[in-house]
Amino acid sequence: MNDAIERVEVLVSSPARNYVTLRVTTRDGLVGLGDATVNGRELAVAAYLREHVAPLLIGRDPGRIEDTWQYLYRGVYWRRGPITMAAIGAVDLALWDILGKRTGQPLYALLGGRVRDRLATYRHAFGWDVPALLEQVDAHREAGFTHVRVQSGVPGLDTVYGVSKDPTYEPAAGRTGPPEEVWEPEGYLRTMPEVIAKVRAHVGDEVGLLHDAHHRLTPIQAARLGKALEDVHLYWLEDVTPAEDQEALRLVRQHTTTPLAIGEVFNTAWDCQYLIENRLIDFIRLAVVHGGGVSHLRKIFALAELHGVRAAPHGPSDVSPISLAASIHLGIATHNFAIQEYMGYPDLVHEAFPHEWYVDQGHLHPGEAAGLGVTLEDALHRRDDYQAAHLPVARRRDGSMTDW
Ligand code: KDG
Ligand code: MG
Repeated sequence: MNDAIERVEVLVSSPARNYVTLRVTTRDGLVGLGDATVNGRELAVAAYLREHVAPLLIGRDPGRIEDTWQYLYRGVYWRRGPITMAAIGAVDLALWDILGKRTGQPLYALLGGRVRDRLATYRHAFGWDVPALLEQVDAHREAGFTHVRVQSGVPGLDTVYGVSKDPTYEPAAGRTGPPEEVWEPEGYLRTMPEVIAKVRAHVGDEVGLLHDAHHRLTPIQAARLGKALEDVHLYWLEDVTPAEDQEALRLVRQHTTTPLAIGEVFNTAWDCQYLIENRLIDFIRLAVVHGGGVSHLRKIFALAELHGVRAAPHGPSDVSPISLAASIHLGIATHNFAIQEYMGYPDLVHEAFPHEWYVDQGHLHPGEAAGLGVTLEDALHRRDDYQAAHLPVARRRDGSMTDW
């Protein structure tokens, strides 16, 4: 078979931050790219791909995208989980990329074509105090963004999720091990509603405001926060409780009409099924890479569509521009796709992954290149640049571990 997969390369690199990239080449010279980055666990997914997946791909027909997905998922007894699903996701993206190049179509055209002209996105704004936060909110609005995630400092806490002393926030900053942070919910629960009310008063009614609680609250604390935020009409309140305890969201839901979003740590449709079928959430947030790629995510989003839940994939800097490309194409072609997170990247990341997708007037566009529309600047993908970087961990004041 002249178009069979001939070469599979796993690139570990660090153009400003760590990424794992899969490059699949066919005998007739088509190249497909996939993102396999799992923040802080890069080498685990790289080894899974290199040792267990790459040998299975050589000689396969790259056009059998769904069959390859099923082969890597069902054909493996030890399945699910972030490492396995990111590896499958990377292969899936690379094969869709190759199909696009073979047919000369951008991915969104292969997925059924446009259902919208442009994709809404949201940026991150944070500040230790309200004036600093408003400065970032204003900067995003001036750049044309219609939705902003707002995170602020909390009196009494030296560190808070999503708030950095550095204007360019990168959560995986620990070089020698996970930085230790202290977390107590009471001050946070008192502060956030006041802060977000001030942001709402400042921006008026038209701006979509979001907030991420990062899986830290108990169900009743989450319910209290959702209720206290009702008057500010959040676009969503994200990850209020640890994602494993799905029944917790029923309790939250019983108490508040604040829209709920969750799913960035989910990996399969089965992780989402209960929440979607029971209508316990409003937005489902798996990243394309962590949810097994485009092939699996579109099934999750179809299930969500049946239940009035909208799609809003995770898009932090630790999801590479390849994943973001796939997400934008999916968003342009999926009716119940609501919004794409876009945290942004350091300049070097844009240079390392030249891409056709772009931002215009606060909205994302996929571009018209065949496939995903992303290439690699090889000189910026050097294995030697990789250095382990750790996400923080958090403890209560009594010293016990809690969710970061
Ligand atoms: O790797 C962890 C980050 O991706 C995560 O903390 C970012 O919660 C996040 C978000 O909503 O972007
Ligand atoms: Mg989040």
